[in-house]
Amino acid sequence: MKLTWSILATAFAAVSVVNAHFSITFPEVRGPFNEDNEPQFCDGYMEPANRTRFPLTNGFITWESSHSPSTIGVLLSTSASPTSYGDFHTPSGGDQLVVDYFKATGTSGCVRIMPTAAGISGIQNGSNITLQMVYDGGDGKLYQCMDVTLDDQYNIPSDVSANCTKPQGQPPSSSSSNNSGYPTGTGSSGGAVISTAVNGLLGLGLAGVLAVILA
Ligand SMILES: [Cu+2]
Repeated sequence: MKLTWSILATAFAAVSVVNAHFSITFPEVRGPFNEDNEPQFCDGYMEPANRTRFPLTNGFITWESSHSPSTIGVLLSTSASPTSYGDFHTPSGGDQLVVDYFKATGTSGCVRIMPTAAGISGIQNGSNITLQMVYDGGDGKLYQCMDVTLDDQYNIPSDVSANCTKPQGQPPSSSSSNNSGYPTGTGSSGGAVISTAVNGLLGLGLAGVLAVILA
């Protein structure tokens, strides 16, 4: 019985970790991290805010999460004031990606951002753009927005660069641009991995219980 309770405690701890979603540590986001709003456009922040300078050619986003693995992509809007998903779409209606969707592992990392390499028109020194990172660690798509001004004289501070020794992610290839590009079947993979991992760890057939709790 005692063992059962410790298993349940472990299960609930896993759930609370899952609920932490993901957060961006660089550059500045629109507002303070709001876990409950993260499934919404720009974490629920509808207006541009906290605009900062950002490199024109070789930037990155650093993030932390309690999920692994995850699917990450980064959208870009050239609108001066993007307030809806439509502002992050191509003229043909697909996601306007600056980083193609990819599988990330680990609970922290950084995503390479090369605004001029994504084939998006209207990107130049001095442009005000907004980056929207899309993150799916198994509990649905989550969103954070960063309003920046591209500045070819700006270098990311070295103490921030120290957190990004292995950037991941690439601009979309020509075959994947102008569409949603979002891998199918990833909606519940994180939860399945967690329940499988905990089950494997404890060896006590709790996958069903965890699947219910995590659902
Ligand atoms: Cu989450």
